[in-house]
Amino acid sequence: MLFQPDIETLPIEKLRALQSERLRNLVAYVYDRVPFYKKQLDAHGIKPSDIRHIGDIHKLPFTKKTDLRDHYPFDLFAVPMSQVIRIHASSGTTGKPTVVGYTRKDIDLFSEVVARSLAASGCRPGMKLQNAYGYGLFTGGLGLHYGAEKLGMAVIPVSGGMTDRQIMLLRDFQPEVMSCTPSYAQTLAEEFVKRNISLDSINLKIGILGAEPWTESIRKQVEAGLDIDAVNIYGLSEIIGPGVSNEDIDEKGTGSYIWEDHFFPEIVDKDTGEPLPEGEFGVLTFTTLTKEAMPLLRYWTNDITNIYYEHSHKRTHIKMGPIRGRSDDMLIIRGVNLFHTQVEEVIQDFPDLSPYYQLVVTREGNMDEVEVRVETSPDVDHSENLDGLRGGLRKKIKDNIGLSMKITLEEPGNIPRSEGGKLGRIVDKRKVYS
Ligand code: DLL
Repeated sequence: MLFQPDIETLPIEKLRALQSERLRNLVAYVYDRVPFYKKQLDAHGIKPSDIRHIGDIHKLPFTKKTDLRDHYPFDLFAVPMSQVIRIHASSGTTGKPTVVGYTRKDIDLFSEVVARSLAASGCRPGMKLQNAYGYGLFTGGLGLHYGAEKLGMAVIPVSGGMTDRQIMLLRDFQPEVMSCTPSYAQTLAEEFVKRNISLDSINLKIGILGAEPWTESIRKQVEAGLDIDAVNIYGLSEIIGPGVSNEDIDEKGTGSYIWEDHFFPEIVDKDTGEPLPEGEFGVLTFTTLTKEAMPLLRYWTNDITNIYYEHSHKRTHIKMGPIRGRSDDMLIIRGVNLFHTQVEEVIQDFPDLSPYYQLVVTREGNMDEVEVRVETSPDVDHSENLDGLRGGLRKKIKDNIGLSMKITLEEPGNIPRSEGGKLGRIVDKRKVYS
């Protein structure tokens, strides 16, 4: 179903005209209101009047996650706090998160693009959505919640985890739709088998899966294990949250429509930043054409994928393929974004630990596990009981980052050093990218 047929099927020339007008307004808007953008444009010798057409977007400089960190928490906001009605955040590369603000109009836009995404996924007004994305600073929970309400669904706001409760509600409330990470959908499918619960006792038809990379083989497993259509939803907090792009249930496996009247995508070379031709793989960037509180110009997502038009399909908007990888070293662990530098910051607080460490990531069943292998300082005696040190590190990581990790204390010299002395900090043994 098309939630906004006029805009979703807008002829491409009209879409370009709309994007051009929005881009012109946006550049003037941020130049006037956000000192960072004024400085950036001035430094590149660009005047807002130089940007006439959406094709001029390549003249603009990129915005990166480090720019958000450098302006923590609110210095990229283009409106006074009196116009901000919500703040979300996601992991940054340090202990400080990446912050996003929304005006009332931004929240309406967020709800609109999620409603579009849900409609494309096969959801209809009157269906019940069991929302198992986390509620909180993470955009998944509230994002799906408001979008589903906008579409006219009945939302069951369970939040993440709590498998017993999820299963009870699936059986008692009979929702047709569930939203969660693909790995959690795998866990649920397995629980039904383990507990010997028949799929006849539930009424699920659609899974709205995203927030982490997944593959066609995970899709097959989840579709068979829960007897559903598993549909991809993609997004990132900086741009708005979930609902930047979404698959259509009838076009599964052919890519996700990017709602490009609001989020203008480009694929650029990861080393040179040069725009790449349609279909080629590179770094995905987005320019938010309509956001008020924290608009972003050419935001460098670090996600690697490609974008292409499928002219025979239902909508005119461009599609993106599945995420193939990252151009930085961000990990996604059970749906939570993680940078190894966050762990490093915690390790630094322990005088008995050295800065030599490695994160080993595995997938046990459907659960991501992280083992922190860290060397102790030279004066720590490994014949003594080190449970206190191990437990202390585990607790501080859990408190600061929100993830439970296995801690292995290593004797000095045990963590491999590479030739140049640079450490391979991450060993990711999962196969999460297709
Ligand atoms: O994960 C927003 C979201 C919530 C999307 C619920 C979908 C569903 P962040 O926490 O900021 O926001 O993480 C964004 O997660 O840059 C991708 O690397 C990854 N990601 C999100 N969706 C997908 C997906 C939310 N469908 C980062 N496939 C992004 C692959 C995804 N990766």
